[in-house]
Amino acid sequence: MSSKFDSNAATLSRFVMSQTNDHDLVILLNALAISCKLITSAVQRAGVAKLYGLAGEVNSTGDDQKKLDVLSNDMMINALIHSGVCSVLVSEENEEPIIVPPAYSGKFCVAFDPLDGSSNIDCNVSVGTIFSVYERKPGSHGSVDDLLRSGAHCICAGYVVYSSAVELVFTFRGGDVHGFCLDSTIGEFVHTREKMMFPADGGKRIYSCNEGNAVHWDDPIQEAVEHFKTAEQPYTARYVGSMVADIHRTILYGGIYLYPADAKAKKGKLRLLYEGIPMAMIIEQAGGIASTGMFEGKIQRVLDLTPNEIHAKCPIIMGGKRDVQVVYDQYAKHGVNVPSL
Ligand code: FBP
Repeated sequence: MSSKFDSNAATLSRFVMSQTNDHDLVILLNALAISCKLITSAVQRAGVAKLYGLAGEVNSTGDDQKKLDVLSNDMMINALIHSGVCSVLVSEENEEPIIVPPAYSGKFCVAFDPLDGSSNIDCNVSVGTIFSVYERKPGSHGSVDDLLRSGAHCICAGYVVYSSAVELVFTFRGGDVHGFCLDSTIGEFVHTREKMMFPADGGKRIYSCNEGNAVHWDDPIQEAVEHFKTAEQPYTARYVGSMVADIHRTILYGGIYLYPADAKAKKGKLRLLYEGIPMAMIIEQAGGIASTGMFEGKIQRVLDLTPNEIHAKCPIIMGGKRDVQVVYDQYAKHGVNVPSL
């Protein structure tokens, strides 16, 4: 049998069924996968289908919405509502939470960024989708309060990166991180990366941040980035500007991704519920560190934060222990209490 055809391909649904007896969770992951396949087709055909450019609206955090933002958002909302297993949806593109009509309502609450990396959409650079899944509180029929909880309550998190290949990476709470590649010949996500972990030796020395913000950073962050540049074994800089792509590389190759708080944006830029928490769960379960850096007077763990509103922001410092330690060492030099890694 030639290697071209794997008669035993472990598809996403087969894998999820092997990992959980919760049929609703299988249905949910399938609905998420279907919406990401639809987004794949839209992103890959955007030029042909005249889908580049602005939609003429702004989203929940004041960003100009791209046509693909709106289309991807609709695709995810429709797939999740009609899955019959969700009761509350939160999207970066919607100001208010979406309460699923009772006829379709189910036990899950999903927060998502339908198309992450908006600034890269029209120039064909990697973009992504990010999601976090919560279960309704006992006795709840589905309200935003089911989602305004810390990462400790998140039961599943994942992202999809739309690039030369389309990959879906996800994890269940306390579980391993797995990667699936979209095989367009069969239209299925196939299990290609088992138990993804940061390189044991720390891997490549890569730092990833928007240095255009450097003048606004606090001293420890400025000094940490200076250290990355001047260290005996200097780091190399990589910044795609799509969190999904930068995080995916950071897990596979090693290194550190930073979008810290700064004098301009005291809470950073990225949103806790559908960027911070899902990526933190994946990073930690892949053996990395997901920190806020200095936030509200102390160094915090992203998964310990509780969002006070659905589009709450949080600073992000995510990477391997070796590299996050560099940042912590700078804070310690300034007399800040830092967690031991
Ligand atoms: P969107 O979800 O609106 O795209 O915003 C998030 C994001 O694009 C991240 O993917 C990326 O890491 C960051 O913002 C880039 O921000 P900046 O352009 O300020 O460097």
